[in-house]
Amino acid sequence: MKQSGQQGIGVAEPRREDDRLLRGDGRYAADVRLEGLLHVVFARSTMPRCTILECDVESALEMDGVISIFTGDDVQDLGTLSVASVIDMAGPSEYPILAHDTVAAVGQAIAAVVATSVAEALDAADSLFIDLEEIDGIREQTAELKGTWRSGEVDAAFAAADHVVSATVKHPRLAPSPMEPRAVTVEYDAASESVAVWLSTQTPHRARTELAGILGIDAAKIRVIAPDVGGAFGMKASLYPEEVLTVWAAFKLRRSVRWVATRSEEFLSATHGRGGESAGQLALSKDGKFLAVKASAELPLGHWLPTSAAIPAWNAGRIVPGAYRVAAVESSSVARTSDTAAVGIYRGAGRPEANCLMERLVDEAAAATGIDPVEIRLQNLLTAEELPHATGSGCVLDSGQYGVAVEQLTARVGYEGMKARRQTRRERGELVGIGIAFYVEPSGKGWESARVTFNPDGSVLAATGGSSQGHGRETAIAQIVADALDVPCNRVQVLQGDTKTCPSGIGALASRSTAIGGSAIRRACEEVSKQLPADGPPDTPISEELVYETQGEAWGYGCYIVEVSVDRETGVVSIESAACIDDIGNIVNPMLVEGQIVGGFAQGIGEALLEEVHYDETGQLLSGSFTDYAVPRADDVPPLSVHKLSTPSPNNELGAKGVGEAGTIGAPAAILNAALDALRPLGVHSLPMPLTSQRVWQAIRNADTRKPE
Ligand code: SMO
Repeated sequence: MKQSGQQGIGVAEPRREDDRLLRGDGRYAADVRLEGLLHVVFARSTMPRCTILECDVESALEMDGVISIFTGDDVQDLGTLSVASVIDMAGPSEYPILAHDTVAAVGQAIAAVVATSVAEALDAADSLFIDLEEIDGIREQTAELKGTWRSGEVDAAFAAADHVVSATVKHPRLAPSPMEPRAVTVEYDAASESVAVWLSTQTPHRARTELAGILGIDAAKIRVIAPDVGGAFGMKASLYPEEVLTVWAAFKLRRSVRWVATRSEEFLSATHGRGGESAGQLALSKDGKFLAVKASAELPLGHWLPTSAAIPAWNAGRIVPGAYRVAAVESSSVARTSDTAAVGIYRGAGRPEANCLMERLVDEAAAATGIDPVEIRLQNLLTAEELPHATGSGCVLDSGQYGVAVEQLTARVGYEGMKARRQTRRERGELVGIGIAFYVEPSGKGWESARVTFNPDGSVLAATGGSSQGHGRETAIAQIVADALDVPCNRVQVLQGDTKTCPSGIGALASRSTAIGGSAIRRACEEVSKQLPADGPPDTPISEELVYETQGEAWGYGCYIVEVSVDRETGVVSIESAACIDDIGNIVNPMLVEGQIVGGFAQGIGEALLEEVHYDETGQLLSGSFTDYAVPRADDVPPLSVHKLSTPSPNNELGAKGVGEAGTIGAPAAILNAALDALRPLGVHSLPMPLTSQRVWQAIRNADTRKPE
């Protein structure tokens, strides 16, 4: 790769998006102004698991501004979403766009009211007569997703082991909660009988294909635009029934139509993440060598399957044993439907599950052998010379200096000093712990595309098949182009997220944007470059469009270390210091990278300490707002000391690796290990996340009462 130019790769170029976003000039899906726009409001089931005895729309149809009211009958012939098949799926995955006859989960949409204003639609939706009768017991499970990964002589290794340690990890069910809720604005063009769909999505091209399939309409009639997107975190990776209904209504009514979710609707009917339980065992020799691992994960699904439904279970299974040298591996995961909101990918998407379990096992291994947690990691992490390496679960780790990362981080934070402090404070009776966690982050497979045009005036137009969920793609892509074509960054215009003006692509997910999408851009620039006259601008525009396929997954990795204290009287877990080192190969923009790391860390704290979606035993949602679902606030997030290491990936043009999910993978594992290290003197070896004060207090109390007086 050539040396970075002044505005090229490696520069902390300010985000070009920020000027418009900070001035309030961003254009989100709900900001699009259209003549005669109609608004959709959904009437949702207040009950879980029930039969729809009656849904009377007649009187509501007479209300001011009401144009139409649709129920399950109207849309029962529509097709269904596809589910990405990365692991085996059994059972049907079809589900209705609007509930038909029965309701599976609280919040499922029963009717869609279309009116000339949101207020009128709300009034009408509230006045619908919907008679529901509770169904006793739990609905039968409909679908199951299952994967197994196995290699080596697992049973023999366990039989020969000097130590076998075990661990369980419970991840809370999480509500991704991007700042911008779901939103879709559909412009209907009567002359061409086509629509333009502004959709808050991570996957505009896939949304278009899916819409065409579900509605039975030629994709040429559908243009999808992902405008500014105010966060997504996996929650906007799949098309939603509400979005399908809104586009369908536009065609049906031959009118422009909008739907914008309220925050309550996001808790009720957007996809949740995590919620799984995993268990594992690690077989060791007496000197701490990892011999074999067994792991199993059970993850929840909701009452319908988003396109990404299988991804968490796939990653939770296949990413065991991470970057450790383990000859024999047996890993399995299963995800089952239940009568709740759907579960899909959420920042990390199975990576936290696999990594947390491994890191808990490694800490237990350290305790069992008396080897320091850092030392046992250094002994068992693969070395640079051993890479690339195919793990026992079939993942190919591309490149890295795993042990070097751990050594550098522990040196930077003064690990020996940390241990001495912990000892002193423990002697004073304090509950304090150190938690270390290594993580790996695979960043996407497959392809993305790019089109780059060099104009005679020296400006460049770069169109990517990828899109942005608010994470600075315009800036990063401009930098890649500036670097490759040796032009100033401000001469590069970036197009993204529009199926009409951009080449096809997969989208802003799986930490793939730079490694794959950015590599496509770079390759297109190289092709353009070959055709440029040696001495300056061409006479006519030179354009290249291509599809780039990565040679394999690029595996980012890193290490997190935190110190925590636990208040004996209240059970409050406080993070006293936090540091990380991340290796994401070649870096396009260090400021964007740091933003990703710190943001992921904050979300990781949310999972470890605060957030949890609660349903009661009947399936009623108890955490339906930010008053009872606790996302981290500024004072919950301590400073994070961020360190970097760079081992380029051999698998893509840029040598880049993803970093979007790093913090959400590394932080919970490190915090969990630290809290359990703090509680280890009390004999507490396992706690479900989030580590709320109530839970931790109870564990301390139980431990105290176990002690003889
Ligand atoms: S959870 Mo990510 O948007 O693949």
